[in-house]
Amino acid sequence: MHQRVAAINDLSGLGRCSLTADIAVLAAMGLECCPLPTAVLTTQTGYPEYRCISLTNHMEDYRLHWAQLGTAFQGILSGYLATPEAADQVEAFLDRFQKPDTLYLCDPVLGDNGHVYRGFSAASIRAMEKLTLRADLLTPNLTEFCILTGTDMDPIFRMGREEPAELFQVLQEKASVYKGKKLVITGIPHSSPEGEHLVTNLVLTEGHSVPLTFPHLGGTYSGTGDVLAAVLLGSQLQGRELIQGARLAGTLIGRAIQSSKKEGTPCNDGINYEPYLFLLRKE
Ligand code: PXL
Repeated sequence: MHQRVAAINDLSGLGRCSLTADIAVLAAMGLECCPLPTAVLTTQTGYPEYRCISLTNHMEDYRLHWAQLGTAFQGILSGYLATPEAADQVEAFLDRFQKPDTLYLCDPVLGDNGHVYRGFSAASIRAMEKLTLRADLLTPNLTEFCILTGTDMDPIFRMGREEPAELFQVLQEKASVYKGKKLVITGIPHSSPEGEHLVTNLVLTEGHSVPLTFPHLGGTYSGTGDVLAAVLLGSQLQGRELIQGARLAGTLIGRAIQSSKKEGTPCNDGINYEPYLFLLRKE
């Protein structure tokens, strides 16, 4: 059956993130992606400079026009929101389009590597917190999870280096505030007993946690969180288990990072996922 996803995210000219990733991934999975751009940027915000035009004031038009057309969505994804008011607009969008059988994935884009992204204020964080409460599925990276749960980051990152199993346990306990929701905490850096650099995506459902661990190939590439979120939402709509979706995303991202490393792609330019989108096709 044909399925539609409303993707509420920014359009960045360079960085292969947000809507660029949503549209490519969802289309490769056989789903229609309807973009609702929250902002248009020359590049994602990790480049030394960027220009950003916020489209917050335009978001209401999308909601009203789509409502007038009687449009319905099986999935809703929200990601980067340039202003706290954009998060209020997402709430209004959910009030109109989130039905009992709609799957809403909130990717609470706020920061990475222990830092809040440029341009985000305390008000942006509070507005994002409200959205997380309406989500069926959440995909914070470790930094975003700490921001949202008010967790001190230094001990968390230290525990990853020293006692990863304990860290996963702590994260599972802290995730109890999202009871009833599915959660994937992404990009948890840690080490093996032999000192190998690893990264884990922790998949949490109904009190269970499954760590999916990959070698840390180095570098923090733009857009990996967006690719992961879109694959998870797509695979849920295809009726796959969350863990299957997380494995599929891990495979795609791993292949794309290997290719990017081989070609010396700058981290800000994002990963070479395009040649591997075929991995997402479901026969
Ligand atoms: O990939 C997350 C993201 C999305 N959109 C914009 C960003 C970032 C991360 O830096 O800057 C504009």
